[in-house]
Amino acid sequence: MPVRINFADDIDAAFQGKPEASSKLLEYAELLNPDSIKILSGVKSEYAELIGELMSEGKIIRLNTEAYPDSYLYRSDPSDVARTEQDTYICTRSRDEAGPTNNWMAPEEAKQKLKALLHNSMEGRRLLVLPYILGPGDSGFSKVGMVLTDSPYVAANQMIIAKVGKDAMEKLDSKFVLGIHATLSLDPKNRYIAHFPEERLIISVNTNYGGNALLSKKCHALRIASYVARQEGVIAEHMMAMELTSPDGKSYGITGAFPSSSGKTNLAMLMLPKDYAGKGWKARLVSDDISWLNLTGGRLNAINPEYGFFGVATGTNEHTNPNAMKSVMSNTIFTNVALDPERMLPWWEGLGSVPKKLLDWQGREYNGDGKAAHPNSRFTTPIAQYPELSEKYFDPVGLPINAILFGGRRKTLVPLVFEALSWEHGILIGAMLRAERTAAAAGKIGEIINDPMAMRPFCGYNMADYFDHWHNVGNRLKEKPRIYNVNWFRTNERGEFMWPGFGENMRVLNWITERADGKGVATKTPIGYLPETESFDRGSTSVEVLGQLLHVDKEGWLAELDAVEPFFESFGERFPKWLWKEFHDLRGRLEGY
Ligand code: SAT
Ligand code: MN
Repeated sequence: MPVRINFADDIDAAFQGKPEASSKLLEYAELLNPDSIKILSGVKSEYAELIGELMSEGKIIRLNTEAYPDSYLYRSDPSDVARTEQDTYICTRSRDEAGPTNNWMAPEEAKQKLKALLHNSMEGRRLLVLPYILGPGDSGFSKVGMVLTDSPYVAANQMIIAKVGKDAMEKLDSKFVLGIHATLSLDPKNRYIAHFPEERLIISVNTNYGGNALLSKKCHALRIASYVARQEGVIAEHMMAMELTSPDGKSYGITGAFPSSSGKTNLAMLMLPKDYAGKGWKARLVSDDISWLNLTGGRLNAINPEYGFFGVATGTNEHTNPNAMKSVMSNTIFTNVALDPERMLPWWEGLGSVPKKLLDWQGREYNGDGKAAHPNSRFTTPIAQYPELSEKYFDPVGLPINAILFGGRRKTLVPLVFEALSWEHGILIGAMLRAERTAAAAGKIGEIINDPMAMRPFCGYNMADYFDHWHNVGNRLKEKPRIYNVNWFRTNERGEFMWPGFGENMRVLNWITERADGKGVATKTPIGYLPETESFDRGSTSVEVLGQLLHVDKEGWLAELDAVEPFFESFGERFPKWLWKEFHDLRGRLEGY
């Protein structure tokens, strides 16, 4: 069926001088066949209208306007609560290009399947069109995209986490990324989040949740962006980024890759311990989730592509993350948290005592069984509300990086912190990252899985090539950041955390800044440089516990290498030779230890 003529006219008028964008929109409008099309210009009233619609349909609930002005609760479909990696595809022409860590489908086959699902799917509905910018408006490293969705919930979230509207529309060049999102019937058996990196296209169907549906985030800013980054000689990473400023005004850029729901946001929003704050240290946020790293001036510099947070609510409180608490008090969409229906306040596990009356994340009366908020409950909040935003967030080149951290949840083995012996060894540390599965994606929570650079679910191409690309990037840097492995999550025999974490992680960062200055004391071990227990600022942790946290368990590491080896082997001939050498060198050092 041809698209109604008024659509074509409207689209042409809206996209003057943007032939690629208007022809793509027409092509998909014809396929989706909506009743109407609305192209968002990004003004506040459009957001208010979307929210108004969701409220009138009972899909979103207004929270207490005094405590949480302009904030809402949304409950997702119970079968649609986290990213679903089994439905996520990289559709490159060759299967090898996607590599063993990605699901793959041939582009033609995938398109045929998806277009059949999309065909006429928006009949009787309205198509929302959101052009957006990722990154500072005036940065040469920023990118543009355009999302087509039938979901006002997705559109409202997109308006918070990306810069949606006219400015973006003006930048829609031939390289923009197109994202098609159709809610369909939310049928989990027909759920696809398909990426076509060669043509910068994303199609997501039968889901309305988080990383599956907010296409500017994981789909564009990581999967497509990582693919494009390799072509452009830069990297797009699943990393937080923060700026530490010492009492004498020296700035340190720290970036860290951790799997979803492993404390990236808490680290990025770190609240300094009193002794550090008292001395005049400052900790400011650049990014909570994604960093694009460019090589300007021979160093790595991080920009944050996003304009808002999509953070985990569960566990967030005045102790774990006071800055997040300040940020979410207004203009926030909460998803799948619990509700105190008398005071209309959001609630989640970790947020103090359980209110007398409470509705769980599905709106049912909560009787104390199980969790009231979903473990992957989220807040969507404008980054501008963050009280300690670094000026580097606005900088077109970004934050110069001194240190790169890799980490994940590990109860045993992995020390609190150690430093790579070289850039190549640092890449090995990232490639060897294994961590406990969290609630951010469907799967068995707690199971230890390979998650190189915390990018396994987000790398848009073969990770063997990705490791090589990191190597090439290092070769082009005049000043390489040092690379660290950190682990805040060691537990003792009683199952209690051995390190206090949160703001106390500043003591680890302090050692890292000393190392950046060439001052911090370290001992060379087979796995890397470790701090010395005597000189390390251990805060309230005992010397004995610190000793355990900084111990190198030779047998444990040899077993770790055995556990990683088959994963590396799964890349076959494509796995870089130099990285195998690093791996075998590490084994040799451990054997002789
Ligand atoms: O992908 S989400 O944005 O839903 C959450 C995450 O995995 O970080
Ligand atoms: Mn993430």
